Amino acid sequence: MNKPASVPGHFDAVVVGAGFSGLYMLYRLRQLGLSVKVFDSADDVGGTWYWNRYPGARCDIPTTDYTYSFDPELEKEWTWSEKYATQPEILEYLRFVADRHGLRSDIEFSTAVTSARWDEPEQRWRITTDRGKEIRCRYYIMATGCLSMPKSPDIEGAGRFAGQVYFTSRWPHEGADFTGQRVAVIGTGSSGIQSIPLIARQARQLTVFQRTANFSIPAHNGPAPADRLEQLDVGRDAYRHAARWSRGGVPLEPTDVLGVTASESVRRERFEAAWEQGELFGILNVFADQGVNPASNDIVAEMIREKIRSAVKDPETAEALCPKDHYFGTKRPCLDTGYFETYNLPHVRLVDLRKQPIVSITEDGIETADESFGFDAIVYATGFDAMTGALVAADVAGQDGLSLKEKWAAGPSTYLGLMTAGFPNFFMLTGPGSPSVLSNMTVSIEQHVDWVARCLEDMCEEGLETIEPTALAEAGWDQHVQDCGAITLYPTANSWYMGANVPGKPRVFLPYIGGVDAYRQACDEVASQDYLGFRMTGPGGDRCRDGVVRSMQPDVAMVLEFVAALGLPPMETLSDADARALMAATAEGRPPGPELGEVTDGVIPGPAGDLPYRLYRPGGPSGRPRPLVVYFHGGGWVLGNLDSDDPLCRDLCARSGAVVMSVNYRHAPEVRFPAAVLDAFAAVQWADANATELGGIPGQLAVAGWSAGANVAAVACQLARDAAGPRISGQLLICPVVDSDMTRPSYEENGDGYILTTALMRWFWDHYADPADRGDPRAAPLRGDLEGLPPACIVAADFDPLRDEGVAYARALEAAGVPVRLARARGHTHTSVTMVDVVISGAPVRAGIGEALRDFFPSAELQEQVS
Ligand code: NA7
Repeated sequence: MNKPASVPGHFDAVVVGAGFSGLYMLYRLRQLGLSVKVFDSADDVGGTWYWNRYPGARCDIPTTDYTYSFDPELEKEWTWSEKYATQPEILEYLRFVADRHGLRSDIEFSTAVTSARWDEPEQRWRITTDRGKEIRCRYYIMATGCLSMPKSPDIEGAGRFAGQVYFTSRWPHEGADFTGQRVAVIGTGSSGIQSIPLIARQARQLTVFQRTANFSIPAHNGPAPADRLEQLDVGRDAYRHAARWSRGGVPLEPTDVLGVTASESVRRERFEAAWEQGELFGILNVFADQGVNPASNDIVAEMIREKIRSAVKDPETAEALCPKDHYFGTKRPCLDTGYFETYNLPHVRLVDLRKQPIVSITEDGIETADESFGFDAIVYATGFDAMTGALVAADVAGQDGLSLKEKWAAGPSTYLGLMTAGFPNFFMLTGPGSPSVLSNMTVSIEQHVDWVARCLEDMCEEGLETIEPTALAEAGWDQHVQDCGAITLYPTANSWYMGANVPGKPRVFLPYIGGVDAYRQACDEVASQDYLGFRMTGPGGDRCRDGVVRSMQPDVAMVLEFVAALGLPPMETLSDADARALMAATAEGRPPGPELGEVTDGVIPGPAGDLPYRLYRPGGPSGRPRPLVVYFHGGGWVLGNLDSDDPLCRDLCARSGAVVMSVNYRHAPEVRFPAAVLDAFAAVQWADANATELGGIPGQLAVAGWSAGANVAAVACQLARDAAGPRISGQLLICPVVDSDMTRPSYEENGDGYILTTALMRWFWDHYADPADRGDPRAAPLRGDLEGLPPACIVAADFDPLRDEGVAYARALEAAGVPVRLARARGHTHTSVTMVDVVISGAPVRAGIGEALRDFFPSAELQEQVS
């Protein structure tokens, strides 16, 4: 039972909301022996399932999974009657849970919290309710749901309609009878798509106003799937464990089939299986790349469009119902029962608002740009101010009186989606920045509640009374949330995930898309590292271990995991031949890089024999001269060749619009220092002398390189300056080796685990140059005279042992008066920036590189060529 408040009106915790999250939070807080009060404006439990009573309302995650797992006995006592339960059954379930655990006694129904203020001297929240009560509590927990704040009908004249008005999100308890009526439904999201077939059964005439056609697949509802029930019967704990550590909160074997490379029959087979299964995570997992690759996404999208066209008899209506303005999955797809077929009924009509927008709601109907419609009832299925709406509306003010609304004016900012700086002891369950709506909510809710409960328990044990994230930790998490979104297609859509459905709402990707498993891992790490990134105070002492829990780009982390799983031997333990073979093998099967106008191979004379080169010409008018970039590949002076850096060279060419000439040079240990730099300088001289033949513009020459290739490029610039030619317009140095001093901190911080290791770097140096030569500026250009060198663009990656020497070179060049652009490859490793079309987050870095290359050449022509 709950501990009573020791002082009337003073509680340990106040929770807002008595839905899935509020009920479980109450249960856990009671277990901790805390005094708790829950408020809900509804007159019963249920949260979103209390309010969303429209006909056809169901969950869109199979109910066997959309259920609490914290109480094994409860699981045995409750049996869901359908694969996707109806709203009344889910509400009944929540009532059952509340009764079973006697939760109602701590819930004050029909009471809304109107404001909350943090009282700094008292270290308490002061809460007021619409019943005039003032309550104090140490912890204030928002269990307000992600889809609970209805969007106001932002349509001209909405208040004028004299007939019946309904909102799917606030459906009357007594229901609605549309028999014999002319009904309008505005909105074709989940609520519209679920309710339209049922409204059509009653209405005399139904007109659906669609602004955006939506993807929907048949739910194939019926009894809970037998295989799922069997899995639960034989191993419920294992099943729930798998759900907690899955990507979406429902156990699912992720596929590695790529849409772009799968055969037509495999594509069809996988799609049809998902279609038959009728589950969102299934149809979102037809191909591994459909969430990130437009071409793959379009394969699934087109197959769904085919289904729509075959379901809807009138071709014009069918076409209007086919979603074409967003990638599949980037707006929440729907599960339906006979939605598209409803448009075959003679009394149902679709109005495409893209063709005839609503001008106004009138007293007796709706006026579009082309027509006037008369209605007896209008149903608004227009959605929610999702994820942040209810939080911002709650009038919460933290330290210094700053309100959440003010703090989040440009978009929400949270640490783990759980807390926000400046608001001590204020928790959000499934807040923005957590997987929430992209996952099975019940699994995410249990994870959040458990995390908060454990946190409060730990604090209690240690005599700590307040907790709040640091600005650094929060900024790091916000960045990570955006980074995770940015490698997907999701931010391209005008979805409620982006806040795009509410006029004026900042456009920010709100949920965390890194996965329930990755998210849980991050939360667990934070807790186990003394609550990394949280500041905690209390009689037990003040403490703060500040830091960022995830700063690596998510796709870089995936590559590292993949590589680690291969269990390859460290390269420095291999023979030279095996190391070269391994490097060649890892290049096999990777994406080729962009198509170009022309790619040709040739040889040029070098100081000790011919040097092979590959020439990349961008598309566009052939024969037109362009600036020339001489590029040198990476590989520690030992590995690599024209093929190893081929996708990168294609990318540099496409992005810069310049002709790129990749030149091979002699490798160590067969030929040691200074052969590589002599070859490089000779190549630059040759390219300058033969610019016209190469399709270049005489006098417009830059050098570029990656890693050891950047080393020889930097040295070539110094040699050219000393030799008074050729004139070099710029040097692009991607993660360069510029010094042989391996004591800089990045060698320690990033010495192991990020592909290029400190040990491997040492192996490269040993192959390349005698210790006596390593201080020679031709080996360590940082030690040379840097005055009069060409402008530079230097890329330094966060997780690269070479990071600090790249930065040092940039600083030293600057000090010598050389214009420098230092591009920090945030969250990247030594290799990841170069992994074209594999590491998506590298693309913006390379876009910056392309811009830097163009800037080396002042000719307006190049700027124009590349948009
Ligand atoms: P949604 O999915 O946000 O759908 C709302 C629909 O209403 C959508 O089709 C909107 O078109 C449309 N809408 C919103 N405002 C207007 C105006 N002003 N004029 C015309 N049409 C409008 O909300 P739901 O309630 O259906 O579903 C919410 C979630 O609940 C769902 O994703 C599931 O997770 C469960 P738009 O696409 O914005 O052009």
